[in-house]
Amino acid sequence: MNLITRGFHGRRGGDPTRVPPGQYETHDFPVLTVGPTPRVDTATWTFTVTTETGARHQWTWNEFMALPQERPHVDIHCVTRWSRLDTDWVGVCLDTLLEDVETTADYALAHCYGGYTTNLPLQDLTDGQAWIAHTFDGEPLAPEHGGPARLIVPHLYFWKSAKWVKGLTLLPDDEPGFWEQAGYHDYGDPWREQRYRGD
Ligand SMILES: Nc1nc2c(c(=O)[nH]1)N[C@H]1C(S)=C(S)[C@@H](COP(=O)(O)O)O[C@H]1N2
Ligand SMILES: [Mo]
Repeated sequence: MNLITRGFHGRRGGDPTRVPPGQYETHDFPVLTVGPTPRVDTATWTFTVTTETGARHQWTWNEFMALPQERPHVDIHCVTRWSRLDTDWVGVCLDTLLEDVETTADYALAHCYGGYTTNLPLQDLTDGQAWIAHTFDGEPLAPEHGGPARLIVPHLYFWKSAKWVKGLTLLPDDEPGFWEQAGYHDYGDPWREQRYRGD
């Protein structure tokens, strides 16, 4: 593997304008989870945005589903080197959820049912770049893929797309999440191969 040059690897992986360096295209949907799959009931599900001042904005499942829905059609890239092109989701854009949130924070930490966390600059969650999705390929999102709802941030490696997401904490300072503390890159841009800290 290491003897193959990056350029050759790129072509082997598929269309280099769609498949980032060091990735290969798959038509499967691998499951990558740390620990067991949490079972999350929509009857008790909530999504909460907490700002740096402690102000909380919370939605129940029914409130969330009543928000304007979008249909992102996106490519996703996992740091374990698979990329899947042309995935179809339905969900609520983060711009909609952050509309009435007053903040001067620059960072966000996503929290999940089950305890997983991941950090992102807040500007990567706005301007139509991120959604809380509840439907994949026309079906309710399966529990192993983060159902009932997960974050999707397709322009960053897929570990940033928190499954079973339950909220965002907005922070003035960056705070590393689960994989980021374990040595993965803080930002995780697949086009710059930001896999591990220092890449
Ligand atoms: N809550 C939670 N979210 C998570 C993970 C996890 O272990 N727990 N794994 C991340 C990683 S490393 C990847 S690649 C994707 C995998 O999503 P999938 O299992 O739907 O393919 O979810 C991300 N979100
Ligand atoms: Mo991953």
